[in-house]
Amino acid sequence: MFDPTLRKNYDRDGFLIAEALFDNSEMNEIRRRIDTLIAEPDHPPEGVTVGREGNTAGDRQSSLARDDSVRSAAFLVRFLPFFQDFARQAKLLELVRGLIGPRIKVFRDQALFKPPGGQAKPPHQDQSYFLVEPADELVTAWIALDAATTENGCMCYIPGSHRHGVFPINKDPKRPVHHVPDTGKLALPDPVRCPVAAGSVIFHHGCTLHFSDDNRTDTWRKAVIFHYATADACSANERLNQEVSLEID
Ligand SMILES: O=C(O)CCC(=O)C(=O)O
Repeated sequence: MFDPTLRKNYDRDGFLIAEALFDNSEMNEIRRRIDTLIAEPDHPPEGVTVGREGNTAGDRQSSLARDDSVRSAAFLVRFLPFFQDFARQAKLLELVRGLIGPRIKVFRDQALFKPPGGQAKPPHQDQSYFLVEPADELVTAWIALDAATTENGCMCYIPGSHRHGVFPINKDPKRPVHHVPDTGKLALPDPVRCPVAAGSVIFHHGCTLHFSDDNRTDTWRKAVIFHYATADACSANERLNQEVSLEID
């Protein structure tokens, strides 16, 4: 049964932590599959795309990151039944439905990895990329495959920032793929760092400003990310509507 205080906290902060939602036995197979993808990045399953550290000018200037490290993957849910089943698990869907509504889909999916020395992800809002309307009907489920710590680049959130809607963006010439929100003179609270155990899920509103720091450890920090939306929500970017990962309801 979904506890309504969770929704209240999510509405207030723009994020919600479900600590250790999955235990080790439930995480083993997804970890194994992601480790295989990272070990064999030149041969991803059909339809799945892989991104590497070193793809942008800023990446190339980084002395920390190994240029060929795998940094991301996309469309695991869209193309692979194992990930579809994972994204449909009752424990996840109960929370997603409690946060955004009863009829849902996986609008987009990705996996983000920080190799040892891997770079920070600058502050951004998911909705500045996805442009899903209504704006409140997109929630990201960030699933920790490893313990995420303040040293290896855990998620960090600006509480309440989702209430300001989607900010205008600037492009960072060094890292042009990143949308840098222009928050003007707005006084925003300090970020909240969210270290979590492996198997934890952090849900965040599509307009919540968030970022993650460099990985200053010698081990990987990996996460799988499902961006859920309500069944009828649509993006203003028609291409994204054509690439929906998984219809559920
Ligand atoms: O995993 C990260 O470091 C960043 C993830 C993120 O920005 C997101 O899930 O929207």
